[in-house]
Amino acid sequence: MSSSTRNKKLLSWVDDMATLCQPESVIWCDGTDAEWNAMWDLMLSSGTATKLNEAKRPNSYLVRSVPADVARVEERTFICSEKEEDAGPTNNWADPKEMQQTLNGLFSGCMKGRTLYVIPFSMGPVGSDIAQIGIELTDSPYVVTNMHIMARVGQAVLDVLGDEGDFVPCLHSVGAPLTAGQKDVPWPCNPDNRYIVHYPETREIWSFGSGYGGNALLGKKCFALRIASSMARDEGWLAEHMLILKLTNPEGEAQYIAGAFPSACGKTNLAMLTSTIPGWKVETIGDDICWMKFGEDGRLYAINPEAGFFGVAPGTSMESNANAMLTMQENTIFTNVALTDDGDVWWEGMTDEAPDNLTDWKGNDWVAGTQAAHPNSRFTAHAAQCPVIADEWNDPKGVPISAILMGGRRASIVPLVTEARDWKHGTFFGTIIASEMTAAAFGEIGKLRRDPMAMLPFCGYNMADYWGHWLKMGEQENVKMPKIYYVNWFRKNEQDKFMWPGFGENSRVLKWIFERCNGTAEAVETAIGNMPTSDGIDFSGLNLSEEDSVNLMRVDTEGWLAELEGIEDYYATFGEHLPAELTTQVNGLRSRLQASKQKF
Ligand code: SAT
Ligand code: MN
Repeated sequence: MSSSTRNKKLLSWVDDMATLCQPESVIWCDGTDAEWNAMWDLMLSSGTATKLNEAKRPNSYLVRSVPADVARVEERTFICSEKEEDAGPTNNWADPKEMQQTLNGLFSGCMKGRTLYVIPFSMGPVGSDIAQIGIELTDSPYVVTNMHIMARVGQAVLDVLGDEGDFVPCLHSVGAPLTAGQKDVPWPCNPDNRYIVHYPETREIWSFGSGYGGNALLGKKCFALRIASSMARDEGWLAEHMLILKLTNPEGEAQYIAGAFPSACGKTNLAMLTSTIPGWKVETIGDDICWMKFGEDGRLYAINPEAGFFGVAPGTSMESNANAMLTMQENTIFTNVALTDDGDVWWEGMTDEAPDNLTDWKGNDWVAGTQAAHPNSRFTAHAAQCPVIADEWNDPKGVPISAILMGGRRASIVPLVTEARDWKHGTFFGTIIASEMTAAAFGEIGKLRRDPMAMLPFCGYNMADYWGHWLKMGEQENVKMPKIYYVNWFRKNEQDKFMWPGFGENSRVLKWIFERCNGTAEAVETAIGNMPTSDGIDFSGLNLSEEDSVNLMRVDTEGWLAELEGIEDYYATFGEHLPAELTTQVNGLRSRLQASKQKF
């Protein structure tokens, strides 16, 4: 385990942080198998990890967190811009100087008795023009192994960084120093003192007290979304909470589609979808984050800045997402899932029946009727292991995006698919995404939450300024913006049943979008946007009732008019930061809805 650099900024930052945190030793990570094995040896001996059955799940491990540290903590996530209004009303703001004092206190001596690992990582293919370099300092071996999978780690990154290159400093500690002779606990953390702090102006991340996912793997939400969104605004690109997929038609023509969906709305499933339409093929580029920059041809080129998937386990099965199941057959980290008596993993929804003699995610004998796996339990698996990973997923140039999907989980009002009239209208679609709450973050399950562009917890600056940035991107000269689609797989009928089967059948919607992009499908103009003609999406073989197939696409004029009130109230919370164009969009939609009412 070692890496070397002569980058002065990096060397002196590591020195300063080591002085502050006072670890027992400092190790520079190299991302090798030897390092992976050494980390697991440590975690096996501390009781953090259980090695899974080598015959069933080679080179894979189960880790259990403590019940208090199982998800992102939005109420403890801060954007510390100089001015409060630059963080905006949707973020927790704290004064950067005051926050720094608090953090200096907490980090002082916080790594006593532990090792500080220096993880050089690239978000995106090493050396790509769209990629960015970060350095994470952490006292968690669990973070080291997850970063091996989720990012490109090691000497190659330091080589690209060079002596003068810049990087985003990401400091992380579980916040649980050890006194001499004290025995460590399996999942050290400090749940009463969690701070996930971002400084968008100086582009730094400080995270304290949590060892879990998005709180601790700082390349992911903290860097690739919160800090990167702020870089993207300054530099004229987009950092988005989107999957990226490649769709190929029977003639072999391919289009790339990105899609913004809130956490736990099936992004991973859509990215790995198995098409139900003969001859059509979906391949995966990414399942969570998408960075897009203009190419010389004026199109947006996207990369997946990550190198792995940190997917929700429950509900994943050979039926719902066979490709995800195949991706995690080996070299995988499982967090907070259940353990079978033959050393494999299980979670709700993996099979119809639970196997006998499970150990639940808390490490106890599982009792039927209780949760075997935590609802936000996860698998961390290499993207390259995905059977349908697209060849170009690692291409430094990125892939040209033809269409962007905006989707939430809406029981009513929002049709299966609506095409935006233009980029501005599509931006408007993005701003009105709302979704029913899930377990991925704390909140009231089932309640509607507005989640613009699926970025609510991830936008590193004022949300309304971010909308302004989206609009500005489309106003530049000689650009060819992707088409934008509002999709909703979750509309329910009067019997409270989902009307749309979802999963693989979503390929029928993707096919229509593909054909709109290459100019071979028709659309009907409605008040809310362009919709498929009655034969635009093939419903054959789906056993949809006549009523459901009409209602899936129905423009609920009264519903939309009422929705507009809620949108206006929401917009009002952004005050003067709200781009005037969005008010124009609301007014335009309202008058189109009213005009369509008069037609009947
Ligand atoms: O924990 S993560 O932020 O990485 C996953 C999620 O909650 O979306
Ligand atoms: Mn996500």
